[in-house]
Amino acid sequence: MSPGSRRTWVLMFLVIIPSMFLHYSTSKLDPYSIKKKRMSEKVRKMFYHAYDNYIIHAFPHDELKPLTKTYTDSLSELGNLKLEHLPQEYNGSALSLIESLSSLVILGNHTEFARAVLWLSENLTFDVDARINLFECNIRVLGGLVSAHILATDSTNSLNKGTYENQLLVLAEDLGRRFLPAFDTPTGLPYAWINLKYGVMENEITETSTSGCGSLILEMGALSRLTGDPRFENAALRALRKLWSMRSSLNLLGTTLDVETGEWIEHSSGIGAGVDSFYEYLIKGHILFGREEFWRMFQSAYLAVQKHFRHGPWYHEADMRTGRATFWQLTSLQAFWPGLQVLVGDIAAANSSHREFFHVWNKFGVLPERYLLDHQTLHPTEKYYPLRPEFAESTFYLYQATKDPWYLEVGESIVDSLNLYTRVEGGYASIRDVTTMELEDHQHSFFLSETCKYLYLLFNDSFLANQNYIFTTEGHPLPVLSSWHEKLPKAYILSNFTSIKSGEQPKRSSAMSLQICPDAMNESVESACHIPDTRADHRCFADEDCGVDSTTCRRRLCSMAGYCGLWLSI
Ligand SMILES: *[C@@H]1O[C@H](CO)[C@@H](O)[C@H](O)[C@H]1NC(C)=O
Ligand SMILES: *[C@@H]1O[C@H](CO)[C@@H](O)[C@H](O)[C@H]1NC(C)=O
Ligand SMILES: *[C@@H]1O[C@H](CO)[C@@H](O)[C@H](O)[C@H]1NC(C)=O
Ligand SMILES: *[C@@H]1O[C@H](CO)[C@@H](O)[C@H](O)[C@H]1NC(C)=O
Ligand SMILES: *[C@@H]1O[C@H](CO)[C@@H](O)[C@H](O)[C@H]1NC(C)=O
Ligand SMILES: *[C@@H]1O[C@H](CO)[C@@H](O)[C@H](O)[C@H]1NC(C)=O
Ligand SMILES: CC(=O)N[C@H]1CO[C@H](CO)[C@@H](O)[C@@H]1O
Repeated sequence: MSPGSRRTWVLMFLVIIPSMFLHYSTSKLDPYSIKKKRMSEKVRKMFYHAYDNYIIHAFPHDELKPLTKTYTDSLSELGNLKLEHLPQEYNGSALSLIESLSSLVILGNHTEFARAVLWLSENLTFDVDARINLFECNIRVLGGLVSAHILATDSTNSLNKGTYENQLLVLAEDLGRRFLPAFDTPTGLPYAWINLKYGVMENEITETSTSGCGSLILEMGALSRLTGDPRFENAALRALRKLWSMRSSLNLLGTTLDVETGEWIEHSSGIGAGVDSFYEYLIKGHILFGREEFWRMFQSAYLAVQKHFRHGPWYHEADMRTGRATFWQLTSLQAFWPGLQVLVGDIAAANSSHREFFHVWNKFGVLPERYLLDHQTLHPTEKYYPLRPEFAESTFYLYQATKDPWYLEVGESIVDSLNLYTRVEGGYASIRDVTTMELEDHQHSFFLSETCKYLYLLFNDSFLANQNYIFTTEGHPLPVLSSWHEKLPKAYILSNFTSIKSGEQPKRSSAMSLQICPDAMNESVESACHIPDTRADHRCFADEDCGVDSTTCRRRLCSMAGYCGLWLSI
């Protein structure tokens, strides 16, 4: 073979053979597969270092104290800043084990999952005299159990064949029933606190947060669909509708309110603490249940955020009544927002905010809890980093949508920071002060349910290949099922999904690449520029489906993967 013909042959190989493969599998040709393999193994080891230390030193208590290698029964302390009414006789609910269930499945550890399910079904009880935060217990415990139940019964997972008899669902239903008395208020808005054994305490405080009332619908809705008992979904829905009715004329909500009177207490709000998952559950509730009502709420709320809270790539807080800016602060929790924007199709806006968060991450080595944008300094007291997942979460979503390898670099740098600063012999410890990297003796359960999970999925998304999932705010996957949809958008069903633009595209590499473009209210939208699309079936086929980007006001295009975005060239 002459050099010339060899070159032709190589060229043919590069051009023709790959394009043949492309129709069947894109992953075989992934130039980053070596990096992904190395990084996903690294994250797997992180998870097991955290998990095994929890099992050895803390289980069946709630969370691990990694520095002293002991435990804390922290379920009753979550959200309880003043540590009031702590239980006398509470020995934990294996919180970190429950939070690990869906991660074990994603990591493919079916034997450990089965062992955990067996232990929980024999030993877990919610008949305990402990006052818990409804929001925290819902997202961590109820969400963990409901998600794990679905994963355990999913025939494609081959888990627990024959031995699983809905034990997790029985536990979840028992817990859900214990939640119900909290909703027995004149407004239908739930109390923030409930005693698992005795219900709402006498003289219980009536203050709660927007998140506390507005992010229950995924878990409680799923519980109703699974049990056939509509009370859980109805209670969550009634609370959500009441909350939405309390919005201001600017379509903004406050941060805290009174459940007896239905009046706002704190009128200033943003997209961070106390409000964040309210927005998240509107769009995800729409995706999971196909309810147009949720989309309409979300669209109005999202536009109001873009209009009143956004300043370039940053989001400040504002007074719900006037829209006047109140606090110019970046918080670690806000870092979930770019991930949410990926679901909406505002990729460019997501990308630019994500970059700013990464700058702050790089400046300190991790994301501080609060950063004063107007002074470019840390908040004097909130200098901690408790192993939060939100930045990793957004990185995962942005990589899913764009496949831009830059996000893999970001993920690697998150992994490196976590191992450099927070890994100790007994697990992973929170950072008390990002200026000194002094550690704190606490490994939060969300490190297992979210931080490790999103990092792993960034580098290995094979879990998403056969089923479309949404993730709860605690990182627990719930499958998007047509039978749960009121109106059936066929685009959500994976088996139907072969091509987007033409009939000849390769199979989608991941379920995350479904476009969520709900149909529009037939109104012109001012100022925020996010002109919604007009299709009724929630996916983009053509550029015309995608509307206009909310930050640049440029027309968005429909990518090969079915995402609307400001793509450079398709
Ligand atoms: C992802 O995980 C699956 C199953 O655990 C494995 O078969 C695959 O090789 C992994 N992919 C990468 C890129 O590591
Ligand atoms: C909690 O543990 C203590 C010490 O082991 C035990 O005396 C107590 O009965 C336990 N309480 C409950 C509610 O199980
Ligand atoms: C599953 O987890 C257990 C506990 O960490 C571990 O001993 C086992 O090796 C894991 N199995 C797999 C297949 O990863
Ligand atoms: C339930 O807990 C008891 C006491 O810790 C233990 O002996 C038993 O093995 C547990 N059940 C399972 C299935 O692990
Ligand atoms: C994200 O922003 C960077 C720089 O601002 C740009 O180079 C990159 O192309 C953007 N990526 C996407 C997917 O918009
Ligand atoms: C709805 O959209 C159609 C087509 O763009 C337009 O003709 C009609 O006037 C709109 N209706 C309202 C109420 O805006
Ligand atoms: C467009 C399309 O292929 N729709 C199909 C999706 O899947 C359902 C059931 O699996 C079929 O009934 C539809 O015809």
